[in-house]
Amino acid sequence: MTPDPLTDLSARVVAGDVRAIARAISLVEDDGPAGRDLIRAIYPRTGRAFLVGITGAPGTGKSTLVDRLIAEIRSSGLKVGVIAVDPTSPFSGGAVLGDRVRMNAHAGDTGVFIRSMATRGHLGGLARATSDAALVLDAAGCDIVIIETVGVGQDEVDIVSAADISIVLLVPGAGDDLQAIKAGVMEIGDIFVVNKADREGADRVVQGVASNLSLKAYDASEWKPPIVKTEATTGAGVDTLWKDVGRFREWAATHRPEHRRQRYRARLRDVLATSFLQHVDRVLPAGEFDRLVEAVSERTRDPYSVVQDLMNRMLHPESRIPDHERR
Ligand SMILES: Nc1nc2c(ncn2[C@@H]2O[C@H](COP(=O)(O)OP(=O)(O)OP(=O)(O)O)[C@@H](O)[C@H]2O)c(=O)[nH]1
Ligand SMILES: [Mg+2]
Repeated sequence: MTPDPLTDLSARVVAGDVRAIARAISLVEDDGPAGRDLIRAIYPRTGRAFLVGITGAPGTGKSTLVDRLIAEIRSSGLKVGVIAVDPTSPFSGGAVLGDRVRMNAHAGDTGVFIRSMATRGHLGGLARATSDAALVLDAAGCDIVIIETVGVGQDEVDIVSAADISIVLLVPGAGDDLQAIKAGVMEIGDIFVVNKADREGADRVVQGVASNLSLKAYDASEWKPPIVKTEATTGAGVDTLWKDVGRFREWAATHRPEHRRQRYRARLRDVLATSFLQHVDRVLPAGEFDRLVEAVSERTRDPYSVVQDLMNRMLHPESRIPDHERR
């Protein structure tokens, strides 16, 4: 008997097989039924990994810092997976195993898995694909999964919010503190890192972030985001950063037990909404959605009754009323 390819793949993922992990991440990136079946198969083996989100504007030193963190994590014998997300990149990460430079830096270390990901054009799909890729790495036995994403927009906020901790990277230079505030990353940062601390103006960025944080009153049980200065190129400050991550993890375990549950709730709602839309797209006769759009724009139908009809049809396909019989 030939083994079920999917069972075989999920078993190899759980065993930590690098090629299987790469294949599995490609499947979840494709956002098709095979990816969903794979997640179903590995899901019971997930939930152990601690997810670390890192975001910052282009060139702030995220990759350099992540490399340092990998070394820090590996020195304590833990397995680490990295997902580098670039929402703006036109290139698919699918065929590539990872960043070439970094592949070399950690070549031969089976305790490190690095994967680049990029959008494949479906809106909102990237955060979901990233979460699923993190599940793959989790099932593969990674103790820590780092999700690195470029930029400061809503996509990044969504992606980083799916992590257990969010680290925001800033650098000295034109209005970086302002940049963070504008994009709403102030709210998501559990730790603020001022990288390139060797550069002129680092202390001003620290001050800027500190004065922003001081606008909010933190009581004793709340986490007040620390501001850590690092120099990723030399590794200075990275040990402090990693200790703060550990402190946060301990704090969150006792003070934020609901955090993961809220994430699962958001996830479930997202999957539900997406699956419903995909189902509609699949079963609706070609051109019908466009006709409904036309009817709404012509005022012969209204959006609410259209959606109500669609829901009835999807949920009770046997009682489908043909359009021409509808009053
Ligand atoms: N002076 C200085 N340069 C740094 C430091 N950290 C990183 N760099 C340099 O900054 C440049 C960008 O670093 P990356 O690690 O590629 O930055 P990134 O945020 O991953 O960049 P993107 O992925 O393009 O958004 C590189 O030339 C690094 O060597 C630092 O602490 N000090
Ligand atoms: Mg980078």
